[in-house]
Amino acid sequence: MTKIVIPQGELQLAPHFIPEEQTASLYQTLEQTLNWHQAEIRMFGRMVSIPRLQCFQGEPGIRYRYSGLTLQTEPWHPLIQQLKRRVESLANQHFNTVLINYYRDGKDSMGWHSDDEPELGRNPVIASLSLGQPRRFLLRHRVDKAIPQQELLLNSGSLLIMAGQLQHYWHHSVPKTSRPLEGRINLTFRHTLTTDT
Ligand SMILES: O=C(O)CCC(=O)C(=O)O
Ligand SMILES: [Mn+2]
Repeated sequence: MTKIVIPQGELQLAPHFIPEEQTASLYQTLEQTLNWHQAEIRMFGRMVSIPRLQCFQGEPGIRYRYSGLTLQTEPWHPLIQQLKRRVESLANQHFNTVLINYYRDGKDSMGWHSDDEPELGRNPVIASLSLGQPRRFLLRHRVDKAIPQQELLLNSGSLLIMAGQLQHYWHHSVPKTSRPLEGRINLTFRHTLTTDT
């Protein structure tokens, strides 16, 4: 793991967490077998489809709410559970959910946000595994605009760990591009607190 030094947040990157010879078949299996949905969120008072497909898996009965959307866990896919164990042993952290995003091409993206929902708790450890087309991952400080924006290229098989105060002080995004790109699958393993409200 390589530490990426930035103020007010912790970032670590393992560029080849999944051996290169395993990434293509893993990508293909997940693309073909996961139960993908295109969620709709409320934006400026109307419902719009988000520009990517998603799937949310984890221990039973956990809900995750963001942008007015509530996701309920589906059971772990056996392959995802295997990946989770590998990620847990490197991150030295238990994860009970995974949010999986499928960017079908360069037009699919994720806007600026931070993973700071109350159910993720304070200073969450989030482990982000990427497969398929390398995409730019941008980070910008939420308060101090003088701090330069950070850019990482998340390659197939890479694992990025976000921790410390990162979600409180930084936004991140996966920008769209007009270049013709292949698909990418990103899995963010999280520990989501259970609430009964
Ligand atoms: O696709 C990525 O690299 C980022 C995904 C992300 O930020 C999220 O799922 O919250
Ligand atoms: Mn995020």
